[in-house]
Amino acid sequence: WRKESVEKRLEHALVKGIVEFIDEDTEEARQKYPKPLHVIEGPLMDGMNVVGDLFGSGKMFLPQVVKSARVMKKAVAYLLPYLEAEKRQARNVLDENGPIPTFPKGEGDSPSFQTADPKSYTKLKEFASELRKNETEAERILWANLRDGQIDGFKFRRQHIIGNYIADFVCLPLKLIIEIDGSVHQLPDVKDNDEFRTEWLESQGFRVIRFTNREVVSQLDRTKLMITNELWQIVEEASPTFGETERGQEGASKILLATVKGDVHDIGKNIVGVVLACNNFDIVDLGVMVPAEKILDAAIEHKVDCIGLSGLITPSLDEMVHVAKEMERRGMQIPLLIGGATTSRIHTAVKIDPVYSGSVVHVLDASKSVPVAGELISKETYKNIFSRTKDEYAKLREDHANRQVIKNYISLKDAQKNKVKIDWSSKEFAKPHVLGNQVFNDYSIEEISRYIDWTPFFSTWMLKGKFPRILEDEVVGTEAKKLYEDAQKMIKQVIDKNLLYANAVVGLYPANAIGDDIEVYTDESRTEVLKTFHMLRQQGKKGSGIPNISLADFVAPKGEGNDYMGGFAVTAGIGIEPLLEQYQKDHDDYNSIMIKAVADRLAEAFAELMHEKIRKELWGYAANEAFDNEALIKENYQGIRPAPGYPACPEHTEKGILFDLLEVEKNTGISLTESFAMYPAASVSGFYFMHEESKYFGLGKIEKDQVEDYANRKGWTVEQAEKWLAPNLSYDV
Ligand code: B12
Repeated sequence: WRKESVEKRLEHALVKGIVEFIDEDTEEARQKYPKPLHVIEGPLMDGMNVVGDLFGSGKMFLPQVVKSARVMKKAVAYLLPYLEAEKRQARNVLDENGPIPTFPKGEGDSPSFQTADPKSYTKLKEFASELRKNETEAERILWANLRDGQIDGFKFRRQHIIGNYIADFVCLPLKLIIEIDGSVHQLPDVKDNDEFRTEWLESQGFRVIRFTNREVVSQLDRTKLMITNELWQIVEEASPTFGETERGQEGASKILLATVKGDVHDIGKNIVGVVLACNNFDIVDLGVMVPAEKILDAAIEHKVDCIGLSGLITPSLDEMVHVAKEMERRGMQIPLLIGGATTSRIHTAVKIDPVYSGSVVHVLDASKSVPVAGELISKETYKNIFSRTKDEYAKLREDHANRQVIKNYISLKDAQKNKVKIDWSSKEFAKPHVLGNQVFNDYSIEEISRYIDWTPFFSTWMLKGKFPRILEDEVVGTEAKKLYEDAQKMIKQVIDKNLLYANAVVGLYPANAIGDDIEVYTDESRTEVLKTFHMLRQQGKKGSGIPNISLADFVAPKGEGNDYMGGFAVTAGIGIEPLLEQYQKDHDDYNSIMIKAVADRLAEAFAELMHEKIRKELWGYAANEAFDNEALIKENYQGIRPAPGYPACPEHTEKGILFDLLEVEKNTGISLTESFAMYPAASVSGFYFMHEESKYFGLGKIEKDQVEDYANRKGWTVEQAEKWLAPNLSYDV
């Protein structure tokens, strides 16, 4: 393929994801095409279109697409300095041949003379020089910051005569005048005069911006920024080739992506970004934990065509509603895309769509994002998708409301009576060998890697199938194998070069249930309560003999035996930032997603490993257990480790109590965000229960009586409880 035309070579490199020759081929194309921008819009975009089509028709898979995007990014990065130079040139052209105002010309060639009214020139010249000598403090400060092209190379003159006026500062090539007003300018007749003067100057093609003395003196940075923005605005308006997006595509649609405030996950969002970029969209990616205000300011600044929000945990749903409300409040109409593991069509329809009058669309996965974004940004199709989704969501809301009328719940009291029946009197309680917290820092990644469950790794990369069968799969086998090999290489590198650190804390404590709470005690005397965990109970009506479960049922009630429970928090993401920074610098989305996916797998594997250690050593209730990894993945062992946020205990703030008990931040370096997400992202935390009957279950919906009870137990208002329990409420608030 190296003998083909440069266009064909670029296409081949893009489709096959080969970066090796990209710089030399891009350089060849640059020399062949009149402008660097034409290389992007020509052969590179053509190649990416082939990639987009192959992916869309299922002939290419996500890992390949991400590798193609890496080639594209490298090619654009190569061209970037040339694109920048072109922009600068556009500026220079303006400098040299700029539309210098045509004024009655007299003698002399001083710039002032050229713009001055010849009749008053001599008088004004003296006056201007007086003004220069007697400059105010604000003028002196601003001049010190404007002179000699200090603002992006733009040249300013001061006390410059234009017509019959003297402008404080002017950038002649761009016809921008800066006036500094002292308090005298606030007087009515002076104001009128100023307005008249501005009108005249504007009629001559000048733009006038004004600052007060105070603004210049006490907000100098802001003033300079406003001047800079104004200058570039003029350049942009004057030069149609200026201001192209980073990708350099003229007219490409821009999509802003962000993981909302309080949430730390971005694999899904990044995948969506790559897939959209492969389909000619320009991506403005704001990263993770982004507050609403920053998202909306950036959307306006970058003039985006669409905003895409991502979130992994349920508290992010509320934050998305907040962003939508803010968009409405600001009178925005930019279409809003909603995505991420925790989001759903129904939540979007019931909670987000009603608060925003613009378009809102829930998008299930990366492949769906392309047609949806396509429809939203095209004038011809926008109306259709807008009214189609508004109708669809209105119908969903109606169905949702009707469904709620048929309630099938029992009261909390009845549910508590129907708890899991365990005969504690005949039970021998296994006392942990070690009580209290145990810290395991810088744990061997090599050992952890043996506990990895690989199946979810492939689904992260949108390859469906169970490991290890997936490696031989007829359709995705070849790609799955390559991906698996790359992951193995990455893990080896992580181990050999100590790239990631894995830290954990586990704790085992005397514990007893009090109703649906579980009390954890400081010691065996069980007199001092160290922490209380608040569990929730299923309230759906059950068939006979089927209990309404709560995790509290798996711990002996107080007075019925000396039971225990445990907690853990593990991470495999310490040290990931510098790696991510490096990959970003290298425009390498493939390895950036790979290291995150590997770190996530290691975190989960570490949780599996620690759980085994608990069963066999620290608690020791299954000292002789001997399971291989497959059996561990199938959870053949005794006991469970439900994680706050997972279906049995969906309320995230319990993580705060767990973090206090285990002193997680101090012991491991994992911290909690305001939405109770854990940072680093590759972290897991949860509880240990050892009882033979303990099992995972889904809480389902709960009724107001339990919400009130929960609020009471947590010392919350009912509103607070409804906020945190929102996804599980059987009623609308
Ligand atoms: C793997 C996994 C993890 C991994 C890594 C997570 C990750 N990198 O995303 C680990 C083990 C670290 C983990 C931890 C936790 N997890 Co988890 N996890 C999962 C699991 C099984 C898969 C998620 C995943 O990676 N999918 C693959 C990626 C690529 O998909 P994605 O992020 O959804 O993105 C796709 C789409 O959603 C969409 N998309 C995403 N963003 C956007 C944005 C836009 C604009 C668009 C258009 C589309 C779009 O396109 C993407 C590509 O197709 C899900 C269950 C599930 N099946 O979804 C639970 C799940 C997400 N986890 C959950 C929870 C609770 C947790 C923990 C809080 C548990 C705990 N206490 O430890 C922690 C939180 C970690 C933290 N740092 O705070 C819950 C979240 C819901 C909730 N109740 O809050 C889930 C849904 C499980 C459940 N059913 O309860 N988890």
